[in-house]
Amino acid sequence: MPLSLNLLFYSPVSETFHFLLSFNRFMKSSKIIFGGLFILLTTIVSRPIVFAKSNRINLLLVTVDDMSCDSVGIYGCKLKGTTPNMDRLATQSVRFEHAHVTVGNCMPCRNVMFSGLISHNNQVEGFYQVTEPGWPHMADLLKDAGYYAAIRGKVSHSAPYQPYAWDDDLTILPNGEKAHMKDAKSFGESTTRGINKANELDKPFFLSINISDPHKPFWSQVRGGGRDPHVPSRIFKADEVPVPGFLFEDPEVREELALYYSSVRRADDCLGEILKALKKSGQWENTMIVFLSDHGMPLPFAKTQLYHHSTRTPLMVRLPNVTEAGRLEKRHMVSVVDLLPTILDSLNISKPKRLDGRSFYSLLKGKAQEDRGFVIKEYNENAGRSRDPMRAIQSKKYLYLFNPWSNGERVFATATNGTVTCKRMIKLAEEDEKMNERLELYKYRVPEEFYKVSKDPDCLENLINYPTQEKELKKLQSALENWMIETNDPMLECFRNRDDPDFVEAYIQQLESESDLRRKSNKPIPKAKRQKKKS
Ligand SMILES: [Ca+2]
Repeated sequence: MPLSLNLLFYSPVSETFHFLLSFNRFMKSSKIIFGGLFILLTTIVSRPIVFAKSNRINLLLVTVDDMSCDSVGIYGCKLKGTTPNMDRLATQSVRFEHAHVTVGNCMPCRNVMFSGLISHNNQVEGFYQVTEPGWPHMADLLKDAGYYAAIRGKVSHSAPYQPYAWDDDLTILPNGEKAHMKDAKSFGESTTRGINKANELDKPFFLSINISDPHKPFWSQVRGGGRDPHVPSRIFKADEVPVPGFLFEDPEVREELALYYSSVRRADDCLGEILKALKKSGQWENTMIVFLSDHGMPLPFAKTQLYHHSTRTPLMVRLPNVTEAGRLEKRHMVSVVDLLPTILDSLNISKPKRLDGRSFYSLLKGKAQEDRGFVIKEYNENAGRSRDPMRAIQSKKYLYLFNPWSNGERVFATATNGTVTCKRMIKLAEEDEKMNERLELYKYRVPEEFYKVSKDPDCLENLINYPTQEKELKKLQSALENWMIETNDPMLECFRNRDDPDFVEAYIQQLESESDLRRKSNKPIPKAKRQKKKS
């Protein structure tokens, strides 16, 4: 039985209340004036009734944008001091070692999280409006259960269409202006405002608070120029930052990474303000906290990909009276598609029938769960509506990727093309043969990839043609195929015919033409909003 706090507080109280009502009716019918006694008794029990309402478990769901898991101190970041608040939260939560999102870009990923459905079933495969998605959003489910549901940041990416039925958009300040997305203090204010509003309505709260950092623009880079007033509590220098194994040693890359890590620190500052606001509200012991990133860092081979560092996320869950503070869960693999059913079980709210994800509530209680040996990933198209679909499956040891768009000519469209790091890769590739190989892979990829992520988390050595790995490869391919059958993946036939390049190419061209039609029929994004529509 999931968390029964509500029952514990509600049932005895309401029974007592009903008993008193009957008792009073009996007294009245007996024409004995016991009104005084009734008032006295109801005064005594009226406190527990208010207590019961305010003690329903709230939900604070905090995301950061474009942050790799290993940028977090407690997850082994080689740079000290990046995330003191995340590290502290981890000591108060259950922390997952093997947690992944299903897709390395924003809007599709967030809609997987809020639907419990994989992208081809929630219909939000890219960055466009889906007016009839056919599934209840986490906000709908919690509102139906009596919650006040509000959001801060990433509003347009957090639902299939706009405007969505949140009770409030806490990004909008009381004076009608929009809070600056990089302003740490304003995240605390939004949180306080949301909690107060729920209190006024006498409802438990669901706050979806979405931190913008370390999404670009990084710290100190201001759109339209000028000085960045939102200074991180610590700024990292180029000579101290670690260079991820999937990138390369270069002074300009280091400069960009220093801005990224300083932005990670600013994301951490935002989390600090949010948690401070929660503590100050007095609701700390009564609130479930979930913290994660929507996908990996916005640099080549991470964001918009399905590699290990593209999808691995820090995941911390604190559920009062259930989770053991500071416990590291490293036995099971969990996915963002599992989050909705897990949250609903934790809050004792019934789950929708149609779900691709599976609750890991029992893992929060410290128990074991079967069939948690792999996670599934799925990418379809980018913010620019270019369709380059991919499927992947990852166990703790291996990662298999299927890239049917890769035909040797088609170039992968990705938000990371505009980065300094990408430009350096192109420049250096002119004279460096190894760099050129990396650039070719970045642009064209290959139809299938297979990595031993336990030894090669940066995915540098493709083992797809290594005969010794064939058994493991077949195992993952077969598990992926089963998942595709179970979830009605329209790419199933393409996957089954992966050894027939003509079949695969015809399928991809058909998808591209559908995507072109959608691009033409879907209203263009208003110019003022266009620059924010990044994955
Ligand atoms: Ca993102």
